[in-house]
Amino acid sequence: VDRAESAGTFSLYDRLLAGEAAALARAITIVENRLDGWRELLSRIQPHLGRSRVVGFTGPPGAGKSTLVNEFVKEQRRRGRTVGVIAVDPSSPVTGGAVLGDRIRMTDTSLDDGVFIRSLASRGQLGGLSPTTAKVVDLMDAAGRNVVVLETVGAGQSEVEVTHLADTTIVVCAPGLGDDVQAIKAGILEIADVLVVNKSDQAHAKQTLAQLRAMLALRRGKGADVPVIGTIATSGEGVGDLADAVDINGDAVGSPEERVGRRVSLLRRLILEGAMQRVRDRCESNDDLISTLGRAVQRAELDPEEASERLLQSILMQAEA
Ligand SMILES: Nc1nc2c(ncn2[C@@H]2O[C@H](COP(=O)(O)OP(=O)(O)OP(=O)(O)O)[C@@H](O)[C@H]2O)c(=O)[nH]1
Ligand SMILES: [Mg+2]
Repeated sequence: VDRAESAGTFSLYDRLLAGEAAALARAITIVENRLDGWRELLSRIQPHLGRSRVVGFTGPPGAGKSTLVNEFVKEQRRRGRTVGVIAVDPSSPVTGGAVLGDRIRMTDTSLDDGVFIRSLASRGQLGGLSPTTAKVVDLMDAAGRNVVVLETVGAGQSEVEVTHLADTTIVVCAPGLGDDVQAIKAGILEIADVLVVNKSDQAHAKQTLAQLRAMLALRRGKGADVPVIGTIATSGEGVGDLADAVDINGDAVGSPEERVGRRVSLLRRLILEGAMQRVRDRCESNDDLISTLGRAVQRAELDPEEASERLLQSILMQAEA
């Protein structure tokens, strides 16, 4: 036995890499709250990343994502894999993401060390993922979780953002939603690596499946081979097929280069967000100037483009100073 370990002085970092659940929980808390040493912890784990398979679940509220995630996690356990679950948006007005954790704990995985669950708040009404989400994925990866599952509500931006983090993005919808199929067509279809029609026990499930398959068949390139899978999350039906599809997709897209590519686009997004935030802050502290220019625009002394350009120049100069 390692002396340091038996003396209980094994560092958090070592315990995290060894996959200890308590260390993972502690590490997440440290990073989430930016407690002492959070940056160092994140930079030290970098060489150990890229081993987890990251699977994102998104889709409209109430489609059955949490129920399906629960079954998917159990299926991963049956396949001998350890799992980390990140439930984004505990503030969901419909069920509350925190319910996810309760549900999994209530099942036969309750005393299972192989399942680690964490809820994270989403950011604002747009439902964007908080910057912490990517870091928590990394911590779970460093802790050796074979599969990391991310559940987000597909309202606003989170469903697009999830694709930056996930190797495989699963879009979950429910049958009998004529309008929803339109909504799905409008954007969410583009991000799906695997499409799920959950609640296949309900009426119109077959039509919805057929509609989606027909829609996908019309697409060329990437979209055409997106599998569409019917599931009944409440009974677990179809979850084995879903896990198979995720395995196949993950093998195809989980290459190191793809992961690097995703990291690069994540970085781009963070740069843009950082810039936006700074400009926003500056706008607040330049409220008087903005009002003055606004009045000039209103008096037609200045056109809006010219005014905003002037402001932006002044703001960027202040930011540099
Ligand atoms: N009939 C039927 N009901 C289901 C199925 N899957 C989930 N449900 C029910 O649908 C409701 C919503 O399920 P959730 O898993 O909470 O859905 P969700 O997508 O996570 O919801 P939000 O997190 O609020 O977006 C619950 O009452 C589930 O029991 C299914 O396959 N068939
Ligand atoms: Mg849910």
